[in-house]
Amino acid sequence: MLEKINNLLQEVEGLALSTKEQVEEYRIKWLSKKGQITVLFDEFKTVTPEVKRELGQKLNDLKNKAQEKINELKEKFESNSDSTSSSDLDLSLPGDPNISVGSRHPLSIIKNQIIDIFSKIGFTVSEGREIEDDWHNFTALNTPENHPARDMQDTFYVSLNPEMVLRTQTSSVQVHIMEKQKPPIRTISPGRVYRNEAISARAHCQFHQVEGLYIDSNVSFADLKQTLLYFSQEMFGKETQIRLRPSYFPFTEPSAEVDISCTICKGKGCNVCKYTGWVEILGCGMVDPQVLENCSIDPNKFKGFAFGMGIERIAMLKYQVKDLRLFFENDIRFLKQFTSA
Ligand code: 2U9
Repeated sequence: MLEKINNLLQEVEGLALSTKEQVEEYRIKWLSKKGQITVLFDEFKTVTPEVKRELGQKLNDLKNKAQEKINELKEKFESNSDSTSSSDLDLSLPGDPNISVGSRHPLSIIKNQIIDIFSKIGFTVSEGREIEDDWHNFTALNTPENHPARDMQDTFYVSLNPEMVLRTQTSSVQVHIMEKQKPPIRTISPGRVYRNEAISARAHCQFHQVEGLYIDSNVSFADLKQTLLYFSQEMFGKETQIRLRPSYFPFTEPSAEVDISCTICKGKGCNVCKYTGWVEILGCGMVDPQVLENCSIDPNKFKGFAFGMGIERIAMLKYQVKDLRLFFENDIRFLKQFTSA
């Protein structure tokens, strides 16, 4: 059976046809009721569980590839047959002046600005998976089994496999990096995350984060503070000040929350900063040595700082958007107000 699968796979991968009719012939030959692949599926029902385990995935791949190939060729010949022949085209005609060009989503604009700011000081960009295992999302990040963040109220679990979650933070991407790569590591991870929250003007069950990580032999809290001052001034203007307030996160020690001087009232007091002159923009801290150890990095040789921010939060402050839900509704009247450089 394996040989038959491999032979057919080769045939599928090498298939080159020149007419619509030939495509239909091959569809019948492989995928019809008595087609070779359908017959293999009938045969598959009778084999032992060990053989099933070995061949199931291969057989499914074969079917998917054959179907994809047929669809691709079908589409190619169909679109060729309806297209106007090149001699009917007048390439000198002026273009349609009424085509409206779309615009970049405000969250993408802000994400790209954040990436540009950190790229200038040597941070790379790492992206990863949105469905993550328990280790990379929680345990490696020092969030033990009975931690409230793991509660069903806060986290979306994959119902078929409760070991897997929709990632609640993109620091999970950085756990993968630390496991694979030796320091120095200097990377940011932008991406979508999920939390089981009631949707309101200030919270959503999906949002976007950028988490940052810098690990080297001599990283200090002063480096962290200066990096965040640089970021804040690039993002919100050279006159921006920052202040750090002590906080707690399971994965950093010490930890802090970072405020910037209010960009609206310049610190005088307004309803955006609730008359305090300061607005919170991100959380940060020195990577807990236990997290380094969990990822096979020797905490006696290396130290690190980390930070995390919500892209929606930065976008709301920059653009003075009062309701988070607007970012997810894709109302063109909202979206077309934003332009990127
Ligand atoms: C590794 C270890 C530690 C990333 C950090 C925060 C503090 C933080 C929140 C801001 C608003 C998430 O979007 S939010 O809700 N994040 O406060 N994040 S330190 O710490 C890391 C990252 C990677 C390996």
